[in-house]
Amino acid sequence: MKLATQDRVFFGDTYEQKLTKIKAVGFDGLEIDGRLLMDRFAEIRKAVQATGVEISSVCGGYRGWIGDFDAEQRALAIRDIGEILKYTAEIGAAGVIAPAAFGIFSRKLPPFSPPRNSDEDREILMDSLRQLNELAKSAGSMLLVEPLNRYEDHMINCLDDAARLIRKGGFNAVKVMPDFFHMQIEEPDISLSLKGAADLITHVHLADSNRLPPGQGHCDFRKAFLTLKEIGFTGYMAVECELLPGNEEAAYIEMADYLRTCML
Ligand code: LER
Ligand code: MN
Repeated sequence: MKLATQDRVFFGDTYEQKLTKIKAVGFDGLEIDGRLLMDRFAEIRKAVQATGVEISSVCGGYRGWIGDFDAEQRALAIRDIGEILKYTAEIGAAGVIAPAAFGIFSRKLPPFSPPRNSDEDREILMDSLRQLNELAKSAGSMLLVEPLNRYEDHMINCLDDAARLIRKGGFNAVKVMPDFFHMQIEEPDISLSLKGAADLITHVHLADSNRLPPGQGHCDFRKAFLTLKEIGFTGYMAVECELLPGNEEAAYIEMADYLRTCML
C-alpha cells in the first residue's frame, strides 16, 4: 500500500516543486485534477520522471456528473471523462474517480423527493457506466466509482451500491473507490464492506470521520489498513482532507507519519 495526497498550496507552483515537496513531506504519489493533468501534461510527465513521485489517480476536472439529472450535463461528463482517461492511462495513474453525482440532491434534505425515481437513476447510471467502461477499456485505464454519503449524493452511498451496478453490467474497467469519510457515515462495518467489495478496490481516499486529517477523528485506520492488507490491496491511498489551522506543512508531515504507523 502506498500513500498519495491531493495538491496543497504549500507544495509549490511547478509540478517539479510540488512532487519534490510531496516526497519530502512523506508521500509517494499525487492525486491530480483531470483538467490540470491535460493542460500541464508535458510538465507533469517530466516532473514524474525527475522525482520518481507518481500520479496516483485523477479526481475532478470534468463537467457535469455521470448520474446528472440534465442529459446534456451527463453527456459532457462522459465525454470529458473519456478524454481524461487517455491522459490517465499515459501517466500510469489508477483511474479517474467519479461519484454518481456530487451535491445535486440529497434524500435527507428538503425537498426530500428527487426528480427521478430509483429505477430511473439506476438505468441512467448503468448507461453511463456502460459507456465509460468502453472508454476506459480503449484508453487502457479505469473508472473509479466513489460512493458519497447521503448528504452529498442520493444514488450511490455504500460500497455495495457501486459493486452491485458494476457486477450486474460486468464492467471490467469500472472499480469501486472507498472514501473513509463517507464510509464512517454510511457503512455499518467498514472492514466487512471492504471485504465485500475486495475484488473491485484499486484505490482509496483517506480522511478522518470529520473530514479532518487522519488522526483527528474517530476512524480506526489501523484496523482498516489491516483489512486492506488482508484483501490484498496494494494500491494508493490518497489523502483528501480539510487542513488544520496553524503550521499546515508541519501538520501534514505529522499526519503522514501517523498514517505510516497505522500501516505497520
Ligand atoms: C466529496 O466529498 C469527495 O469525497 C470527492 O472525492 C468527490 O469525488
Ligand atoms: Mn473522496
